[in-house]
Amino acid sequence: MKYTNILNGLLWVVFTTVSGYSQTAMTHIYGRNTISLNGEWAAITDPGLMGNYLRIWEERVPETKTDFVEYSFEGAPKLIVPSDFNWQYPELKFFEGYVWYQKNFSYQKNSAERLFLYFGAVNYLTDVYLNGVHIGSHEGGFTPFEFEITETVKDGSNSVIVKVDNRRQQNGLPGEGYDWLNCGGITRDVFLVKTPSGYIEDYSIQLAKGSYHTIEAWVKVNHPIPNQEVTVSIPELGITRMSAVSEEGIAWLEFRGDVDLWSPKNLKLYTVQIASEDDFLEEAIGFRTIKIKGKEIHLNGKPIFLRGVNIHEENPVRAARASTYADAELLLRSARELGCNFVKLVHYPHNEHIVRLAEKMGLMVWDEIPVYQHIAFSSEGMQEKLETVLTELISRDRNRCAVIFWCLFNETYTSTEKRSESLVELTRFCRTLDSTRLITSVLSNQGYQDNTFDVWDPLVEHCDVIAINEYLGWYLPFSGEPSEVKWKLNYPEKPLIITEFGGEAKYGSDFGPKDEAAWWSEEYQEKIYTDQIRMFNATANLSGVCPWTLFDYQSTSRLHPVFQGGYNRKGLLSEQGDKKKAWYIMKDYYGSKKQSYMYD
Ligand code: GCB
Repeated sequence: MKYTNILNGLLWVVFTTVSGYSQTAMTHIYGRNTISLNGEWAAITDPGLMGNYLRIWEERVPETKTDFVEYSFEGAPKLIVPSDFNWQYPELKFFEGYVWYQKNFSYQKNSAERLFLYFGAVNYLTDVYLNGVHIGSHEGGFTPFEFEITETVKDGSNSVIVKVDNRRQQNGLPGEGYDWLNCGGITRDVFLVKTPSGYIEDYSIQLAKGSYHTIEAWVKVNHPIPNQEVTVSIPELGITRMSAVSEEGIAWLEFRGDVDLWSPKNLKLYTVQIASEDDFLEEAIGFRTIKIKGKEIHLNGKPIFLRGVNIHEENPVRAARASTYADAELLLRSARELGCNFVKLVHYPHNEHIVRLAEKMGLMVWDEIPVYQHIAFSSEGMQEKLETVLTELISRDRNRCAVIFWCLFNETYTSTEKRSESLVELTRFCRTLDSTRLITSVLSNQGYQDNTFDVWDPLVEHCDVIAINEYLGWYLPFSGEPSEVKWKLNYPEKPLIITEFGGEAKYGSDFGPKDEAAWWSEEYQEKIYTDQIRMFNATANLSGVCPWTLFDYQSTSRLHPVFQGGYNRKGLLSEQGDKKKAWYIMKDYYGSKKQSYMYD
């Protein structure tokens, strides 16, 4: 037996149990026994941050004739969950402060059952109270977390209050500056989760690194019953394997499975069953291998070209966070129509609906943590924050065969104190959690002069592929023939992906000359795409490209009143889904790539 998974499993237990980060949510939430708390919640908006002083979580009501209380959930406006609050009332559009959410639920206690309160994501700092008792806090806007409430929940009616603080944090992830809208609130599903006392908390069931038929697995049982065994079955392959649970609650398995490999052209997922003494889960899991061979990326042993696109987690039509399955469909159908086989989910972990649907549609996925541009790497506790968010993401998505990349940062700067040490360490940490996927980061230490790109970031050595954002034709003009651009890469033997490129255009803009950037014309954007493709065709180790972005999206950084109006306009589609001229250029390019790479 190879020991990678054993090691990963052990490290997992050490990190999630011993280090005290015990809130990492149980995996495969959609396959569990849940009661939804989605829907309308009462909400108190608190721009002056008074709620702590008023102790809102106590839900006091006036008791005597001279008594008064300066808050009330009775009669308060409602907010829809899951969703950001920004679009729900005009005064919340750019709100950054506290919002207090409240909801009642009823529950009948059952001594054989444990109960958890699960949040798919809340942006950014969260405090949760149940019946007036503080049950836990969480930092981070894009990953799931949970609290056990078996002891706190009451028979009958219960009240849960969630304090959301979406103010930007200087030492947050992301930091204070970013090019999207700071959407606050309970943005993803909320569930009560009922489990048996010894429940299956987490598992990893994937092909061993580089293998086509050796399946390595580990299963973690929470509160293990002594001497129990765990069973993993794949009925379609006639596989049933058992393994004893260790004292730490982990069972390891390795077995041969002659699996039909998942790829964008073969959407094969198997029903995998996991059983412990008390618990049973079933999940559709696919198997594939992803690796680097010289300058190429190989899926299941064959070279692929990533026909990607950048996607923000926003339903452009509703101008709201993409929180639902229907939102995911809207985004991914457009990516498919463009001819993509790959989606780059930026700049933070997107919701599970998107990742799961991408897998079903044959789209490979780039998962990214919110380490964006200016991060306070030297601030106290930052390394733990980085490790926690990465752990939360990997814990959620490690069984998704569609996920081929963990991206650890986008454009951080070597001039930031402790940046490089911190990220080298994070990359090492990521490999200990999952060494089967490609690990990369979007490098930004680059220069362009005399029609030559120079990439010198020390992190390049630690990345499996070289990922570069470049905006030739927009922020920087081409200084020579696009087809003659040269690349000076420190590691020329690694594959290169252009992870962002493009320029702004307002759909239908017809105000001024078409060959000047200042008028946001579709023709100008189209020319950028034509030139970029000429450059791509002459770039030796190019393994994929991702236009920035699929749709125009909301951003507080885009201030031009006529052309932008609060939108980053680099979309190939307007926020209403209108196709800009550059869309067709990209679609043709992807059509030609499809023909030369038959496998994907
Ligand atoms: C970038 C960032 C992306 C921006 C984009 C732009 O390099 O990674 O988040 O929004 O440029 O539009 O300038």
